[in-house]
Amino acid sequence: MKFIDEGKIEIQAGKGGDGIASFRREKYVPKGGPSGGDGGRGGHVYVVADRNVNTLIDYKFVHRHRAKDGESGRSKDRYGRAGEDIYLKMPVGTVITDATSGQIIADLSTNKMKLLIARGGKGGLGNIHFKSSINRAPTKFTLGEPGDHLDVKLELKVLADVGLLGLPNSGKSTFTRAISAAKPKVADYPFTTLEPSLGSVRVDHSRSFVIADVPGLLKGASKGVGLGLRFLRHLDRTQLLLHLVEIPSSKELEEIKKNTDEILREIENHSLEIFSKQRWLIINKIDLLKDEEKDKFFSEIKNTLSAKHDRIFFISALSGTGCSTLTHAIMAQLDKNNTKEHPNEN
Ligand SMILES: Nc1nc2c(ncn2[C@@H]2O[C@H](COP(=O)(O)OP(=O)(O)OP(=O)(O)O)[C@@H](O)[C@H]2O)c(=O)[nH]1
Ligand SMILES: [Mg+2]
Repeated sequence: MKFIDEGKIEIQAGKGGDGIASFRREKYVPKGGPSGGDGGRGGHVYVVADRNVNTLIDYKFVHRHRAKDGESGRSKDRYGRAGEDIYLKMPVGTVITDATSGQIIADLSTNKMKLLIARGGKGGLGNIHFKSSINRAPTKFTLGEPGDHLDVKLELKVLADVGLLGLPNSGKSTFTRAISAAKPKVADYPFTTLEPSLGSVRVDHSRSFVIADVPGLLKGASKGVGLGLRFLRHLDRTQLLLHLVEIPSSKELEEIKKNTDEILREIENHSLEIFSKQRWLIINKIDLLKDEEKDKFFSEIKNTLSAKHDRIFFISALSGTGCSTLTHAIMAQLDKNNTKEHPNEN
């Protein structure tokens, strides 16, 4: 099974600016000397490990990363400005390999690690450098050098931040599809999902997290019924569990309660470590309720079920209702956990 987030990008450092040839033109000096300045250096490209970046999702959308070229030199001994460097932020743990040779270029193993991955080209020389006793008016100058160009592959062994729990058909895969880049299969029969899959969820331009969609659990799973609990180890490392419970066709509160407790019991029997993780109850398929039913239904569910979960959310994975509120709440929670773990950083 693949638990890898990956991407392929092209990196182009800036070209050096060209040197130029020019001559001083002053009012009372008939033949001015050379005054063409040097071109500026092309921008470098750095990669930086940043623990606030969790996924490579940004690199799936933008493939080409190029730093600015250096400016050309100018007359009156003026040098061209260097091209601005760029810094590509990547998750800690990203391994960068050369796409052609397969050689590892960098292993961003620790937070804030910074590496110059593509060097900007040197600026060319202006004709001020070529003056000599025999040539007082040199026209020679040199061009800027090209910047490094690389095609690289990015790979990150992913650990999910958030895991899903729930009976078959509760809508785990639909939810994963709704909020993440992953597209697990969805169907109205149990055990559509047979293997866990991971999706990266982008919350805003700089923050994202990883969610694990896993096969459904059944009553008796801890004794091997259905697919059993063998996939639950993928939830071992998650920080937050979302327990999805669907609104059944009967719309009976009792049935919702029974379905919720069933999963809790299986988890409790299987692993106290997973059971004691932070867990939110997500009531899914609220599009099946009539508008006038909702308020009463929601408050009844809150009264009956809130004891065993840290928070409750109501969503429709199908229509998207409530999904954005939920993803923002998840991100805020992960950020909070993160600052607790690293109180002195950032
Ligand atoms: N009306 C409605 N149907 C939904 C919603 N979410 C999921 N469904 C439907 O419920 C069925 C099961 O959805 P899945 O996402 O495959 O459920 P799952 O929990 O991943 O199921 P397994 O992989 O079998 O464990 C599908 O027919 C979905 O279209 C929802 O919010 N509203
Ligand atoms: Mg599924």
